[in-house]
Amino acid sequence: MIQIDHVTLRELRIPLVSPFTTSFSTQTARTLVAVEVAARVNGAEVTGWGECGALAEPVYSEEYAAGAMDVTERFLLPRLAAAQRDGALTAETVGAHLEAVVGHRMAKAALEAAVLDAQLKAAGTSFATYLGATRDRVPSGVSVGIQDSIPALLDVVRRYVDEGYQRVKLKIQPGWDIEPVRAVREAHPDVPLQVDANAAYTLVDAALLRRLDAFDLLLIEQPLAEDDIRQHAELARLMSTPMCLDESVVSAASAADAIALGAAAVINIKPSRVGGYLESVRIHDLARAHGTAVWCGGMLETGLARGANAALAALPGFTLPGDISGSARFYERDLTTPFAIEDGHIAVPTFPGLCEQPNADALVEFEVGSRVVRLA
Ligand code: NPG
Repeated sequence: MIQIDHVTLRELRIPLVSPFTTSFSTQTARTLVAVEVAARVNGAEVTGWGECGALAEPVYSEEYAAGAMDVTERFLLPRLAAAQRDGALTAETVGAHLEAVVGHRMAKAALEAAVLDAQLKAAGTSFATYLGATRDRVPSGVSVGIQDSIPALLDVVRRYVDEGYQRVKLKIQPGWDIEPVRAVREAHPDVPLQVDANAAYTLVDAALLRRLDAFDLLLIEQPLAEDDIRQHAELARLMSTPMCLDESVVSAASAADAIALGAAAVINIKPSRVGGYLESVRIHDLARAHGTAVWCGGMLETGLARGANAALAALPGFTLPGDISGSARFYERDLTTPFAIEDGHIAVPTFPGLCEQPNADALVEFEVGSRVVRLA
């Protein structure tokens, strides 16, 4: 049982080493909400941390950072307060206590992660041990944003391949698809390569998208809109490149539908997007039972969540490299000890909990606002 005293919500704005352009935005800094839970577990005082994946603007999903802070304070924390008054709060029951609130999965995920971090730190248990991870390192993939020109793209990809990244994911959008992918494939005939459209196409583009089949891609990720699971199934039948869903899979239930419809040969599991690490495990288990491959997606995580993603990706069903790059891919200064890639891999952390205690100076440097909410 966990007893939360207070929760500090901090909105942080962390500069990126270079702009990251996708079909939905160009980010020059990562805005996120860091959740700090000050609690007692079996009489011991402990602090847990979670990171909310919501961006500054609702352009990837409906959630956004300021909204996540608001819903957490106004609707999520009062429910956890009620649960702990009944003596019924554990990390494993956070999801059930928050179920009455519709959506807001990224806000819920961050809170569950912080409670789980506190609980595991109190127990002295690493997240990998808690999950039953079967590997001590995971292959690291890199996500390459849309560039200004093909030569610029080739430079960036060359640098990441030289750093040892095990697979490259190229962001695509209408007007930036066949030719950039062809150029990278010609320059790197053997590199494991995949593309991500972030819902930028419609089924009308099927003939164009089929041309990607020529480039021996591991998968094409989320070409169509979030709601278009059936249309993804139709497109999957028209292409030989395996279909992977990201935005469309928001829960184990939607993963089950996507698999049953033939819309997803592969699933990108992002803990934030699906409401947390525990739902991520349920999707992993479901996909594994169906023979559907999964990999761990990324949302420019800081050290508060990067290691936890690596631990998740060390489960046996994660058979493809994840978007789990080194901290230096995005940040000059991370919030914790930076994650480095070694021999193309990220080590699965062995420290207790989901993350290290973040650096206090870094929190001050990046904070743009905060709120403290008392529960006890
Ligand atoms: O390595 O963390 C990473 C970035 C991987 O491309 C990546 N993430 O669409 O998958 C995505 C994209 C993203 C980033 C989505 C931030 C939403 C927010």
